[in-house]
Amino acid sequence: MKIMADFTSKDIAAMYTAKRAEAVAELGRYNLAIFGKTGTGKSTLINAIFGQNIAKTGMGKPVTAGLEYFEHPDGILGVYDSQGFETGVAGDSVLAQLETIITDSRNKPLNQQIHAAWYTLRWSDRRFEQSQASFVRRLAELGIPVIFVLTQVPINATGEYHADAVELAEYVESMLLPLSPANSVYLTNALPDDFHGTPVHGLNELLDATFETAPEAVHNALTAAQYIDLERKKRSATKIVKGASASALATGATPIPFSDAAILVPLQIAMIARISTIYNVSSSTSQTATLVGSLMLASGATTAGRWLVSSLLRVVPGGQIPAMAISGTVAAGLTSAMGYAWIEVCERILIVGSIDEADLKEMFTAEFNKRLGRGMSSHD
Ligand SMILES: Nc1nc2c(ncn2[C@@H]2O[C@H](COP(=O)(O)OP(=O)(O)O)[C@@H](O)[C@H]2O)c(=O)[nH]1
Ligand SMILES: [Mg+2]
Repeated sequence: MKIMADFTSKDIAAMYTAKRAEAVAELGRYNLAIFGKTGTGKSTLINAIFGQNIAKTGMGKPVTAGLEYFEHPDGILGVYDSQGFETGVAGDSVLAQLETIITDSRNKPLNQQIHAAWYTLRWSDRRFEQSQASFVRRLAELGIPVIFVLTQVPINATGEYHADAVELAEYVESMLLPLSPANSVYLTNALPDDFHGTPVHGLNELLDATFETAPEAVHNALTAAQYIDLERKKRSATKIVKGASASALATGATPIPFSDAAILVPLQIAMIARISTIYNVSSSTSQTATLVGSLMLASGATTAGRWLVSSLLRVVPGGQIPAMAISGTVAAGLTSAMGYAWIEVCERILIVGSIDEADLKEMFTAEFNKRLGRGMSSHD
C-alpha cells in the first residue's frame, strides 16, 4: 500500500509515459484529404491549423502518384496531400486510385477512413473549371464530405472581402455542388499578408465545418491535432477532469485505509496524460514526464497530509462510513485541483511553445493550491 510520498518522481514519470501512450491510442486518428492545384496554399493551410508537426515529420509517404500521406508524430492526424497534381488526365488517374483507397478503407476501422476533404481554390485564379467541378462531384460520390475553401483571400480594414473573391465564391455556390455543409464556400487566408494588410482569417470557421462533418468518435483526435481553437481543447480537458474527479470520488468507498494513493495516483496520472494529449504537449515524453513527476511531488506534501487525515479516520471505531465519504471528497477535490492546474500548464506550454520547468512548477503549484481551496467545498 502506498501513499503519495512513496512514489518517486521516476515512478511517476514512468507511469506518465505509459499513460500518455494509452491516451494517444484511445484518441484514434482523424484523416483529412486536401486537394487543389499547386500553389493554392494547401501546405500553408495545414500548417496554420495543425502546426508544423505534420510537415516536420519530413516527406510524406507516397500513396499513389500525386498523393502523399503525412502523419502526426502521435498518429492522431493523417493528411492525404495531393502534391501538385492538376486536374485533367492526372486528376482522373488520382481519382481512380483514390477510389480504390476509399473503397478499401470502408472495411477498415474508423481510424483508417478518410473523414473529409478540403477542396482548395486560390481566389486570384479567378476561375473554376468544369474539370475541377467534376472532381469535387466524384469525391462526394465516394462518400467523402467535401469542404470548399477559397484561399489567400484579401480582406480590407473594414472586414470586406475582395470583390473578385466574393464573385468567385458566388459562382462556385451557383454550381450547386454536393458540398459540406450544403452550398458553403469558406473564404480564408492562412498567412498574414503585410503588404496588402490582410490578416489570417476564416480558419476557425473552416475548422468548425470540419468538426461538423466528422464522426463523433474522431472529434477528440481532431481537437487534439488542431492548434487554433483553444476553447475546444479546454472543453475536452474539462470533461477529462470531471470524469477523473468522479472516479476519485468512488475511491473513497475503498474500505482499506491508506490504499487510496495506490488507486488514486495512477488515475490522476492518466488524467494528466489525457489532458497533455488533448493539448498536444510534446510527444517526446521524457521532458514532460520528468516535469509531471516533479510537479506531482511538489503538490504531494499537501496531498499526502490530507489523505493521511481522511484515511486515519477510518481506523477509528465507528468512523468508517463518514471517513469513507470524507476520503472520497478529498480525493475528488485533489484530483480536480490537479487537473485544472495541469490545464493551465498545458495552455502555457502551447502558447509559449517551450517548457521552462521552474516557471511551470511555480505556476502549477499556485494553481493547484488556489483550486484546492475552492475544490474542497465543491469538487468541480
Ligand atoms: N498571403 C498568403 N500567402 C499564402 C497563403 N497560403 C499560401 N501562400 C503562399 O503561396 C505559396 C504556395 O503555398 P503552398 O502552401 O506551398 O501551396 P500548395 O502547393 O497548395 O501546398 C507559398 O509561397 C505561400 O507562402 C495565404 O493564405 N496567404
Ligand atoms: Mg504543398
